[in-house]
Amino acid sequence: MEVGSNSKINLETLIDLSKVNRRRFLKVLIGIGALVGSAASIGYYFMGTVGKKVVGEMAQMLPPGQYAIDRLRVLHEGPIPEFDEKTWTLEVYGLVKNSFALNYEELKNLPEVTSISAFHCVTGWSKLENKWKGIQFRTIMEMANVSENAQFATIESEYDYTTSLTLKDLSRDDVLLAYGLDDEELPPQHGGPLRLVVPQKYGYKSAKWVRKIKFTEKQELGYWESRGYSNTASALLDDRYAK
Ligand SMILES: Nc1nc2c(c(=O)[nH]1)N[C@H]1C(S)=C(S)[C@@H](COP(=O)(O)O)O[C@H]1N2
Ligand SMILES: [Mo]
Repeated sequence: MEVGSNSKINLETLIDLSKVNRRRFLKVLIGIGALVGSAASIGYYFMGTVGKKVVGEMAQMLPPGQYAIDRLRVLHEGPIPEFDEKTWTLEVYGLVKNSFALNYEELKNLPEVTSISAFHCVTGWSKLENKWKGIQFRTIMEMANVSENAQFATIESEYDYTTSLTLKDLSRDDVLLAYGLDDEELPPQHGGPLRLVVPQKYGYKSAKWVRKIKFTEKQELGYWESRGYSNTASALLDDRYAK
């Protein structure tokens, strides 16, 4: 990753660096410190959480234009779907060498991670430090053996809610398909049995009630993304509306 030569340092680049490891990140920070020179970058260094099991980062970071609340709000379009453990499946298809479907039990047998992360709704509220439990999205990418030409995934939820993200964004440590929240089963109103969690992006990218994942070469615009909201949706960059 090139840093020193570019005077326009992207916040997301800095955040990516916090994943590498703290010592290297500190060295890089010193190297670019004069260039960046902002209190914020020092804050990122201290706030990053890098661990073996708890893979969350930036769990206490309040982005520009956001206010903190103490409980996740319940926010969605339409009804809360019924969950039947016997018939529920997660289907993975599109540009993959191995398409498959998992039932709930098979899903729960995949390697589990816990990640503590903040959640930011584009309407302004943020709930810091949510303890999500589930599988990393990239576990699904590995299982599916994603084709070389795939660049994006469309996440398809109950009642036709969709969102899409780049495979790069979906490969981060803290991007989960979550079935647990704060030491309990993920409640239906928060997307149970299974939701996507993408902490870096505004909440509309964290689709609740996920049923299908489709890998694509071109990006398909999601529900809110085709209604005036930003497709990149970077919460730390105040990136709220379509340009
Ligand atoms: N299926 C589905 N997922 C959704 C939504 C929705 O309307 N339908 N709303 C999104 C928005 S805008 C936000 S802020 C979060 C809210 O998650 P919460 O209700 O668990 O706080 O869910 C996201 N995921
Ligand atoms: Mo939202």
